[in-house]
Amino acid sequence: MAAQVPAEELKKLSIKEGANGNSKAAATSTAANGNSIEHESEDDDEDDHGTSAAAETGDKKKKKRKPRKKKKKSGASSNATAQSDPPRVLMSQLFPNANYPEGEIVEYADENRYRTTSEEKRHLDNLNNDFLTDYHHAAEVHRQVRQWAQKTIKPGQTLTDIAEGIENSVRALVGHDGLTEGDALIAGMGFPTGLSLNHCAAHYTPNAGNKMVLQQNDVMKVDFGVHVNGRIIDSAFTMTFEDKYDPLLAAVRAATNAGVKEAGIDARLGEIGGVIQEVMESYEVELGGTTYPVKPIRNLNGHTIKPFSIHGDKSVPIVKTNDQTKMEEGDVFAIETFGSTGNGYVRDDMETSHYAKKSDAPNVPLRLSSAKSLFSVINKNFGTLPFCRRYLDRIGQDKYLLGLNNLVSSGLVEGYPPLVDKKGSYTAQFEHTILLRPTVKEVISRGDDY
Ligand code: HZT
Ligand code: MN
Ligand code: MN
Repeated sequence: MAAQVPAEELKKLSIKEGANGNSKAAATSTAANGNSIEHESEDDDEDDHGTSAAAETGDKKKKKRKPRKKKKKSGASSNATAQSDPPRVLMSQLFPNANYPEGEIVEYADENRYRTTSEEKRHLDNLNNDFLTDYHHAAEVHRQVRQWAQKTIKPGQTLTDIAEGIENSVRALVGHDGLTEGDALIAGMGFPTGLSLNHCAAHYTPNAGNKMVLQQNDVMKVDFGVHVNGRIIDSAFTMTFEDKYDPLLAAVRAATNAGVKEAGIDARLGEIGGVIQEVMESYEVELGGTTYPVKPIRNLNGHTIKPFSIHGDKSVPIVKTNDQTKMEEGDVFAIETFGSTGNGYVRDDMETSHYAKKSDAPNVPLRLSSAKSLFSVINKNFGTLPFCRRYLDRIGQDKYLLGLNNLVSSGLVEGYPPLVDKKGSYTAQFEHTILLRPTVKEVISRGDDY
């Protein structure tokens, strides 16, 4: 499936030049629960979810004036412990009693207004508690790791160091290093860390020996997954180190937010694509004296997410289509949009790094012993979660390429090669995971960064 290209080719992805400069990507920010990372949170209990329907006000029952200093409530907003740098403090320690913060809560509008108060829908919502907790746990890990990534990643670092920095942080925060059989299936990486540069839009992560170095002029899509009990958060952002790309990033951030806003129970997928396209195409970007329209990459899509399965059966186009399929109650969607200064169309290119066992894998007998044993390793360690070659290396596998290629050609494993637009073009991405709960839409991966 994927063109096998020598490692030397990978270097062409990036143009070598000065390796200095400051990250513009928010060096800022607090976690979604309002607590800053690395510093003790101040004695303020305010939850920071401005859009929440249930914005808390003061305690109304208390008539008496209270002393200024009050004791902290237990729960999401009261974790006194700070996250470390790099992130290594367990999420379960920061949020005792599994009190992980919710994402952004958005009430349904129009004909779905009744859902928020409906007794029946509230009952349905309450039945979903365990899986909601797992999603909130995974989302908070995503926010804390990306906050660290955004302040730490700088030109001059290797893509391998960047990927390992993110992955080791995710595994530390969920408390599963994934090194023993079955451990990565409990919680950890939901899929490999995509670090796709410039005209490469998606599915690039370094394979062993890759020495590629991030450059000042690069546009890097950082797309990683965190899962807890198979509940995968799929969320991505774009990092740049030059102001000239700001309109490109603004276009894609706005397009993704438009998709998130349009999403809802009974919303039609083709119409959502139309809104995303309109927003994206209202931007242009000037680079090196040429003005480019920002084009949606029309053969990339958002998608549903199922337990242990990164793509379900529905796709969310990012251009107008006649797809009349509706979003439904209980659906989990990755809403992702890609903008490009190139053709707005991607093709497979370069060496494959991302793979996943097919969930509908046929029952074919394997004749190659290396394929047979590798398939067993994949089943025990990743199941149907996507993995990359580096994940096989770190659990001690070697000389597996013949077996891996055999599994792909046998139809048991799918390879996801890097996806590239026209050479010399620049692509950007933003992505959120949203949940169509019975009572409200929840943008689970929302943070104060994007
Ligand atoms: C495949 C392999 C992975 C899913 C989208 C995506 C990263 O392009 C239906 C619509 C991780 C994810 C995926 F390792 N892909 N989101 N984040 N990549 S996709 C797809 O294959 S399938 C889009
Ligand atoms: Mn993604
Ligand atoms: Mn996705």
